[in-house]
Amino acid sequence: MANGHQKIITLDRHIMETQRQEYPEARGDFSKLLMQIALTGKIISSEVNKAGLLDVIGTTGITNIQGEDVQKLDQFANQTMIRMMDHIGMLCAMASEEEEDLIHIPKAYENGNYVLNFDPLDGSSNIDVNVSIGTIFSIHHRVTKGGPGTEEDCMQKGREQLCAGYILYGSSTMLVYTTGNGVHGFTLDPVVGEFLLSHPNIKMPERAKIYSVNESNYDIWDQALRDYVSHIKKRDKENGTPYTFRYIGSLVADFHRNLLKGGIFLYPNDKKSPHGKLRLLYEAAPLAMIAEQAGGTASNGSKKIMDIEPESLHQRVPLYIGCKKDVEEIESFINKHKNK
Ligand code: P6P
Repeated sequence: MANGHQKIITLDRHIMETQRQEYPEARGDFSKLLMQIALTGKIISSEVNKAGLLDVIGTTGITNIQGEDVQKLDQFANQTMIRMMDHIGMLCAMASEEEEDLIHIPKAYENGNYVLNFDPLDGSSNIDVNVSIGTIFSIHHRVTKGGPGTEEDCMQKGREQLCAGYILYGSSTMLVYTTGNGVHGFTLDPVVGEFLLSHPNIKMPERAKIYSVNESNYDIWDQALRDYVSHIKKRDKENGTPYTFRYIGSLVADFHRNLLKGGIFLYPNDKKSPHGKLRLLYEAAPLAMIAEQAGGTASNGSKKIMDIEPESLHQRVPLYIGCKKDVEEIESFINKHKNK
């Protein structure tokens, strides 16, 4: 703290300084990529923040690969990310929740050494009720040699990610990211137009008594999950005070609260969604990297999310993510039931 004041560190400066320390040989390419994502977030934020005023509320009548109504802001966010990222010569391919197939780099532009997997606007069912929503992104180094990228470049294990992050459009707009050296949060100052470091080196506690799950699915849960949720809700000597329930229904918002306050978010496989609802490449894997870097963890119930070998671009996985001890506890309930 210089002269008792918090130093004002912009995202750009943080990225450059981190890159200089972590990758002295880096030509600043990677920093350019991350700053372009941040600029995209500012553009989407500006649109999201005036959603109520413009005719962007409501759906386009299109359904996406997930069979979900595409809200106009979803479409705007998707198109904006693609247009902002496809010509900067850093990427050889992209994968988006809103696009069934791989997004290729137009022939007019150079193919780069990275790929970007992203969910342009997660939680979109909350857009027109003014609940926080977010953009999630995941960056890998390409595995193919030169030329246009392929699905193989996008479908890499979470453990191989170079960078993961999200932009949360909430009471303020925040960008949270990790490149494998801790998790850092930046708050957008709309007047200055800069993301300023507000949450350096975020860490989760080992355990916290907050759980997030859509309990209306109780009847279609496996017995292991029912037993686990009953266990953490018990008021008894062994358990002490029961867990507090918090569920926004917007993954980025639920995850961000648990990242800052501790807790566990659960979206299990159930009779309605046998593989779970959330997608591996651009939801579970990036958030898993952030959780692990903050001292937490993420599992599909039996395997770390970061170690799952992707089988398709839009693959769904069960997701248990948050404080290490809480995730290990649900894994033990699932394991117990498997061995019955
Ligand atoms: P449910 C939003 O549509 C989303 O993909 C995530 O942001 C959120 O965590 C989840 O679905 C909510 O799903 O079935 O509880 O409404």
